[in-house]
Amino acid sequence: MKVPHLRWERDRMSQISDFRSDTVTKPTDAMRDAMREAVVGDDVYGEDETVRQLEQLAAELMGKEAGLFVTSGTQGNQVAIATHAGRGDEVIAESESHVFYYEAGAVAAIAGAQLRQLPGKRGVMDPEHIREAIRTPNIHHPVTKLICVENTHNRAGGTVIPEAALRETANIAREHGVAVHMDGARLFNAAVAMNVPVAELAAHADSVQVCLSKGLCAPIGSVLVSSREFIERARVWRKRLGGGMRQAGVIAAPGIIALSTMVERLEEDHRLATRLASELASLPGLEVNLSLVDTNIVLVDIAKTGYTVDEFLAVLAEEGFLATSFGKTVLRFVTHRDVSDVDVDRLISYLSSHLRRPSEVH
Ligand code: TLP
Repeated sequence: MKVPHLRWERDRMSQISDFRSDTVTKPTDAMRDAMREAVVGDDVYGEDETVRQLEQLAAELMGKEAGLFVTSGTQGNQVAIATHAGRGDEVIAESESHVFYYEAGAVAAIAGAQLRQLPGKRGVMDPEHIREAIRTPNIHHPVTKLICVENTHNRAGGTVIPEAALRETANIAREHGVAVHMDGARLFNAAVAMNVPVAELAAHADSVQVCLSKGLCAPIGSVLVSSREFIERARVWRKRLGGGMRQAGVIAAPGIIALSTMVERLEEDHRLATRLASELASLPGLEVNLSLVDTNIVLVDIAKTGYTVDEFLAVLAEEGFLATSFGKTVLRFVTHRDVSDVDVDRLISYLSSHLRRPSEVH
């Protein structure tokens, strides 16, 4: 009796359109081949050639001296923050930034620094507010050590941070002897959307974390890039956090494929997100701010449908569509390599025939 059940599950699974995140992407065949072929060694001894190759490639692409392969975006951000700032120091970050919102209080728990949050517009902190927030020397004040910027900005809706804002932030930081860390989990999306080399964006930060496991489809990992001296100190923090891996070349190999072959196709994710956003916006009760859709994230306000976010997500899931909750009345849809126009067609066709105009909801 088990066999038909499993078969039924598989049939249903194949119909799932998973818009929850670009983190759900599966490794490509080329990545799986690269994993099998990877030359490996003990990376804690610095002997894994594949890891070294990935770190060097990431550093070159981003115009930095050195790279450090880390297990996740969260680990990359936290290793960087702890290397820049310590107990009682202050770190400036946007109020909805990932390092504040989604990293389980790690800045307090690991670096022991305190976060100063500045509200942003489209995820962009006003450089003048940053200038005002940097602490002056005073026995009562913490020392401002770091400014974190997030590009693209996840909770703002995958928005690109304009280069002028990055430049101004970097100038203010430099004037005050403060460092800049860029959470570039989706920095390649920003570079593709702006049609600029990624190094041009990375140039405005002292350290940059980029994720391999999002739209670039690698199964695991991020790379932190910076100066050689900074990366050597960061390596100690990675070890301290249990991120010193051994024959890590098997997981670094798909990262090399990701950086060398998967960047240009992000444009396809952006096209699909723009299409999804405009079609969702035309449906009754759904509100989408189309001007926020710079890359592969679509935020949809469902307040006028009369459903709660949990109810709406449950109905969608029943029909094989997955998205995530992004606030009291907001859902997030993310496009990536494992969803296509066919998934968008199915979703829009289902919603068009089932959503009622707000006036028809009793
Ligand atoms: N973001 C995830 C969730 O944690 C919300 C997602 O599905 O978008 N910085 C940014 C800007 C991110 O969006 C994420 C992941 C990370 C860092 C952390 O990366 P991981 O998940 O590899 O620790």
